[in-house]
Amino acid sequence: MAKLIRSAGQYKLDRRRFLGWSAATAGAALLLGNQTGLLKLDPAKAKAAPAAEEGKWVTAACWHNCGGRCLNKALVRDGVVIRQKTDDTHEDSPDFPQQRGCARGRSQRKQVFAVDRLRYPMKRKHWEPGGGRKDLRGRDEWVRISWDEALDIVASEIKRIVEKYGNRAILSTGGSEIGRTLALYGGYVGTWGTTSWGSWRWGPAKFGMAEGYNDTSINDRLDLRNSNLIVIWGGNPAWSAGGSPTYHYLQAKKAGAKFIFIDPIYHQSAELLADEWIPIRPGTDHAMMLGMAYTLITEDDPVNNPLIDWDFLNRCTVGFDADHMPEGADPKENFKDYVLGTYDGQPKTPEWASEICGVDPHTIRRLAREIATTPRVALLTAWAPARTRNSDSWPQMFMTFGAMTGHMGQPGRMTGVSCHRHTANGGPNLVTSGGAGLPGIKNPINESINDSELWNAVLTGKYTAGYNDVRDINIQMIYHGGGAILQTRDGMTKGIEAHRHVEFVVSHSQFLTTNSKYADIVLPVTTPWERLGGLLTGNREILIYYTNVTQPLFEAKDDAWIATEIAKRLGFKEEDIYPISEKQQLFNQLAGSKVMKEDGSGYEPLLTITEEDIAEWGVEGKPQQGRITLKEFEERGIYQVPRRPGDKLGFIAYEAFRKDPENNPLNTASGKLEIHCQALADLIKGYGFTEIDPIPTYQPRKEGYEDTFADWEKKIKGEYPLQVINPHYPRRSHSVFDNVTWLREAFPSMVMLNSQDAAARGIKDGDTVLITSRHGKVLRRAHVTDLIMPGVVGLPHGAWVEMDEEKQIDKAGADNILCGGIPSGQGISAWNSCIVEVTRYDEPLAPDHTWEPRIPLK
Ligand SMILES: Nc1nc2c(c(=O)[nH]1)N[C@H]1C(S)=C(S)[C@@H](COP(=O)(O)OP(=O)(O)OC[C@H]3O[C@@H](n4cnc5c(=O)[nH]c(N)nc54)[C@H](O)[C@@H]3O)O[C@H]1N2
Ligand SMILES: Nc1nc2c(c(=O)[nH]1)N[C@H]1C(S)=C(S)[C@@H](COP(=O)(O)OP(=O)(O)OC[C@H]3O[C@@H](n4cnc5c(=O)[nH]c(N)nc54)[C@H](O)[C@@H]3O)O[C@H]1N2
Ligand code: SF4
Ligand SMILES: [Mo]
Repeated sequence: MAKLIRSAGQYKLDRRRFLGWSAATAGAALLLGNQTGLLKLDPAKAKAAPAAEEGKWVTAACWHNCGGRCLNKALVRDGVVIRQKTDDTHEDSPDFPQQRGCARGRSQRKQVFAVDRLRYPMKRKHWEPGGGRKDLRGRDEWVRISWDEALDIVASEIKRIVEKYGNRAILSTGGSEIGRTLALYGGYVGTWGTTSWGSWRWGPAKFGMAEGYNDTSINDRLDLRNSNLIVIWGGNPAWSAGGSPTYHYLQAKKAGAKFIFIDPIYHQSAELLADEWIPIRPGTDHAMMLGMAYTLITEDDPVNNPLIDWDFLNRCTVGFDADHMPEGADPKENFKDYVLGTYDGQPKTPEWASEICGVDPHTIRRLAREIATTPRVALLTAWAPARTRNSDSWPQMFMTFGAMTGHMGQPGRMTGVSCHRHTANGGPNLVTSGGAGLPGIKNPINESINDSELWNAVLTGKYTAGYNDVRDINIQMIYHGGGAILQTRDGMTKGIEAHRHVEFVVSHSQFLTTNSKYADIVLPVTTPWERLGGLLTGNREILIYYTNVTQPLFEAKDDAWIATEIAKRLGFKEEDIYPISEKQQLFNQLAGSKVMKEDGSGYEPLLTITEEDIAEWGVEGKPQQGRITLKEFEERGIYQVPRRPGDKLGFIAYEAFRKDPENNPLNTASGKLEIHCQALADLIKGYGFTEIDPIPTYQPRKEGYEDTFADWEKKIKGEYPLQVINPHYPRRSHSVFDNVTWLREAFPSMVMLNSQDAAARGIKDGDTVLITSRHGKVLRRAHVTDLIMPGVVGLPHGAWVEMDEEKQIDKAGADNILCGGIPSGQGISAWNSCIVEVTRYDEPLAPDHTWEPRIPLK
């Protein structure tokens, strides 16, 4: 280790080039401030970096949950990374694009070798068995301890708490490795939520959408070029779908597609692609679509003005009108009569919708007609509009409108989700990794708590297990084996309280993350750069094979090693927890990797593996014939399936279903797309939070637009008159990278505030503002702009909380201090429904790239 640090000092990193580059890609304003990297930078001497041939390029993991997956390479010399680059394995072209990294990936070495990497196991100074001064969690001093002491403490606390309270007192919030140990030792209570997907998570499978979190609900990227109109209903790929998706959309635009964005923010994707931007209030999309459906239903004339695809509705759906109801359903409970207000007395006119969503009725009508009369439309949405409370009917509404207009199952025509790794590129993966072959260890306790009532459950001792099923629970240990749950789940103010409530908190991490800051024992873990290697899947065309970059830094250990050492102290043997070696697991994944045959008829092995390879690896296996050799894969670090227009690898979602629904039924009771879906309503009811109708009726979001009013009828605004949303932001992948100073500089985490809202509050651009919700208070500097619609505030997701304990104000602008945990529907993680007030705050707030890094122990 000492040698590594000495050799690190001999190399200089070129930060100036990085910042210049990220400015070019992000259009961000840059200021050069102090930098806090472990490897000290001296721009003047940057040219002193050694030539490429003096080191070895290895494929370095970029392992984050960022919605992209790119090829990153590190030039390594003496265990030190002296330069990074991205995909140059082949020429770039629209059909076969390079998998180029973003600013985060390119500054990855600043994360791995950061000055604030945790160095040693640590104990909170005032901790003692049972908790000690529990109130000091998050503000106590840290004491360095040995690995033996740390592991002994964790194991003895597990034993003590299980003996005293039983295994149900252990809450494990993440980390598959420690989960194995805890499962062996009698189990633990877990957590669950819809995180990314919001209401797209569990419901859509019931009314007929493909499984797999909707990765296969839209056509592939080459087919997108056949669309005349692409509607992106909430989605900003330039920020939140790293890699090539925005480039794919650009190809569609070059091929002639018109783009319409429906989003509270005029963002960089819109700037690049939009022909029209329709600003909409968060969480009101469903109302707008009902207004559009009303337009089509009332204006449609099959002969003179055909707006509705009756053929598709009649053949492929149930529940649209009284004549096409599923068996057993009340004919009055059909969608068309709901829209017309036949029975509830409220026609869902564009005027009705407009009052809720803020889009003028003329635009609602025009958009409905345009989608209905354009031959080939891609109607796409990301998950953000569904990360709103009570939105369980939104996915069904979205698909219903797609069905009404018939934009499904044909070239250039699609309705569905375009998000995360499958943004602008739907379809099953063309290259996949094999399984590791490690047998699972079943958790004997089959209980978990929904994220949106998690901290409440710890504090009150009650949680909802299902319909009419509220159970007692007494959590006394919080085990953070991975993830960033205190930071990334709603209700962080209560989360902090919950952490100060239990007897023991332990956390594995690479930095003093929020989970670790509020813990008693912190165990430093390696990053994938310090491990053996592994495979990463991404968009459907790639598989990445990363390898070791450097040795573990300081005293960091792998999560699996920690899990094993704790298991041993609990009386188990190593092979009880890991019956096969890490190397064998990786080999199995490689050997089992598969690639789609060129004729699209099925998968074949990706890799050729010889007897010599197996002997060199020292593992068990059989030689096999594949498309490329194991060595080639290791050297390139990526396999990318070549694509070209007209190949056999394209994908049209619902194609077979549309052609012949009888012989290719969907996985529903009727085999059709269910606009009336009893199974969906039953599913939602079963969670025990809130209920919905079998047809997609509108529900106002709890803490949505309607709740910004004290009196909706008289239009009198309430205490929290603004809506806040949390865009996924280029500085971070959730909370990851927030500590990288380069990224802090390149992407200042300002709060976006509309100029009218700012003026009404006497706020100027750059002023410090206090944002207050029912659940907490945060500070940020204001970015006053007209790129966000009035009434909406944009607070970037993922900043590491920095609580001023006296004032109970967070200086970092952590989104989940504002968002409160209120469960609804399918246990929705509903971050985009939150209401706030914003006021000027008269103390300056230094830009956070100038803040001291969190270094608990040197
Ligand atoms: N308010 C609000 N909250 C949100 C969202 C929002 O829009 N608004 N978005 C939500 C969404 S979509 C998601 S997916 C979630 C993500 O929620 P999380 O998955 O909790 O978020 P990350 O920040 O990615 O957390 C990953 C953590 O794992 C750590 N880590 C990385 N590698 C290792 C390792 O090898 N071992 C260990 N032990 N730790 C490691 C990282 O340092 C980091 O702390 O956040 C959600 N939270
Ligand atoms: N840089 C970066 N990229 C990421 C991530 C990250 O943390 N950082 N996280 C990744 C993960 S795990 C996920 S799940 C995805 C999430 O990706 P998305 O679900 O696309 O989420 P966002 O990027 O937050 O929001 C997309 C757009 O939706 C808009 N929006 C918000 N609420 C509403 C609404 O109610 N209605 C409408 N019409 N629009 C709305 C926002 O203004 C934004 O422009 O991002 C992934 N990509
Ligand atoms: S988009 Fe994600 S995988 Fe790609 S470079 Fe950025 S952080 Fe890494
Ligand atoms: Mo996510």
